[in-house]
Amino acid sequence: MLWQTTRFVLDLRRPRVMGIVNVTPDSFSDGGAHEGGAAAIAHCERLLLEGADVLDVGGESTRPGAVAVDVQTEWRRIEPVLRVALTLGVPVSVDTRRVEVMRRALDLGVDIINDVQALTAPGALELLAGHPSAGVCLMHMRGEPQTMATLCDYQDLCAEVRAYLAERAAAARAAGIEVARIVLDPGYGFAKTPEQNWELLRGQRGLLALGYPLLVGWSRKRALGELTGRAVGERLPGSLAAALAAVSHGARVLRVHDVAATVDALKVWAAAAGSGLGENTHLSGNTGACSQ
Ligand code: HH2
Repeated sequence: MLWQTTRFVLDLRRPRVMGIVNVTPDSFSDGGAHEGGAAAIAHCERLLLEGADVLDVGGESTRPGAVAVDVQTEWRRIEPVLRVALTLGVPVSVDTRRVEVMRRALDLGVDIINDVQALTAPGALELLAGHPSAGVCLMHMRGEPQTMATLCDYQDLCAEVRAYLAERAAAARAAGIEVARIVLDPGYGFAKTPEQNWELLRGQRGLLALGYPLLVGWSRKRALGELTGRAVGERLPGSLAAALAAVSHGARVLRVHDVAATVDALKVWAAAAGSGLGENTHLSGNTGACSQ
């Protein structure tokens, strides 16, 4: 199971860790922590030392109720970070829903576009089709960050998420994006109540029938806080448990803030499971992650 990206092919036979680099003042758990190029670049370097396989750089918060930013602002935040991240030897992903930001990032040479709106913006599919090897992550959500908390009404949550992702993957393929470039994401925390997130996690394995690897983002999210009563800075144990549950239900890429802890948790999970890693794979560092 491989993920084709611009410069690297990620081997997903073992679960991979995507480290989050939020260059934003208002992200829900780390807003302001890595604002400004130098702090964000130092954060990228730290995540790599901790064992991140991919860096996911974002310049706009998509938490419920977040205020949208314009292209210039988003790009000004992420451009200096991307320029350095692209020299660090791992795949670099950009977390954006704006076509112009995607275009500029792809022109710089980024490896993956991670779009919480699954390339639904006009021109997004065509743009990605024109970059013949860039990886894409297509995520399920409804509406906009401002409105999504009011759009949690489902008849059959798992079936509807699955149908949406199937439709987006089919649209990507029809536009000319190869299967090997596509990863799907159920979108935990996006247009779902806390209980719906658990329901979706329990049914997550059903998404594997679509035939694409799964990426998930549980890190520090509100459903964990609702369940444990923990504030956002105290959700690491919950985040790790959810990450491992997601891997047990077939996820292959974990999008996380706490890379070192997640890498450790995955090592223990893999040893306990006795499978899923194959021979001769490296669990620490990123040396075994990719081929160029
Ligand atoms: N979650 C967030 C942002 N981007 N992308 C994918 N593919 N999957 C996710 O679950 C996902 C995502 C929200 O988390 P974070 O980036 O920490 O917060 P914010 O949007 O407030 O910056």
